[in-house]
Amino acid sequence: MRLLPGFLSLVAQRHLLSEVRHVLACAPLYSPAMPRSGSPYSVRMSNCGSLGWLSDRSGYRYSPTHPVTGAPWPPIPHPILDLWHETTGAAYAPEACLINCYAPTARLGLHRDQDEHAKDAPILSISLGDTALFRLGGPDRKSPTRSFRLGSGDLMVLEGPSRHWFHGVDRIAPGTSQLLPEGGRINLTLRRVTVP
Ligand code: MD3
Ligand code: FE
Repeated sequence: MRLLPGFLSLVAQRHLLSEVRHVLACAPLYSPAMPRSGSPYSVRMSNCGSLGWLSDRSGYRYSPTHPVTGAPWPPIPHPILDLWHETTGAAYAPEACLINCYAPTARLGLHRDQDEHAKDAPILSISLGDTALFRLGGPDRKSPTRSFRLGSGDLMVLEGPSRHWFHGVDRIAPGTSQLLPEGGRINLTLRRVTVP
């Protein structure tokens, strides 16, 4: 795992945020349901890219269309693709950009990202808005964990073994960024889904 704290200037963060707002105007945030129970996540989600990550009662999967509007996901904006190539060095493009929107009280339980066929491809995380208290574990649910903060403009590249480790967001620290007028946090997670 490579943490790139403060990678994005405030100007770059604002620019990225306006790109994200354009995507959300076309692919609105929705509240996904957890598999089996159907209880809602506290995080609202949307996607851009040829494939978007979905969760509903029947499970997790990638879909080319929005679950509510039925429309194809909008393309990943160029500045976001540029960040992928610049930070991962990958020759191939990401297919999915998951947009996670955290209200001040939202959290994301400990889990692994394992719905992608491209098991060796890196994952890029881009944080905007209030600081998240992030938890990174290890290969097993019981592995020891460590916590650190992801602030606005921080990037994280998951590659090598850590790509498959347990992780989650324990909480959002309110009032730690002025970027989002409504408060809270937006995280962009870029992934390759099919084997490149
Ligand atoms: C560590 N999102 O959407 S992104 C997710 O901040 C997710 O919204 C978090 O976990 C968020 O699945 C964390 C950073 C991240 C992404 C993938 C990882 C961290 C990871 C894969 C392995 C280990
Ligand atoms: Fe994850």
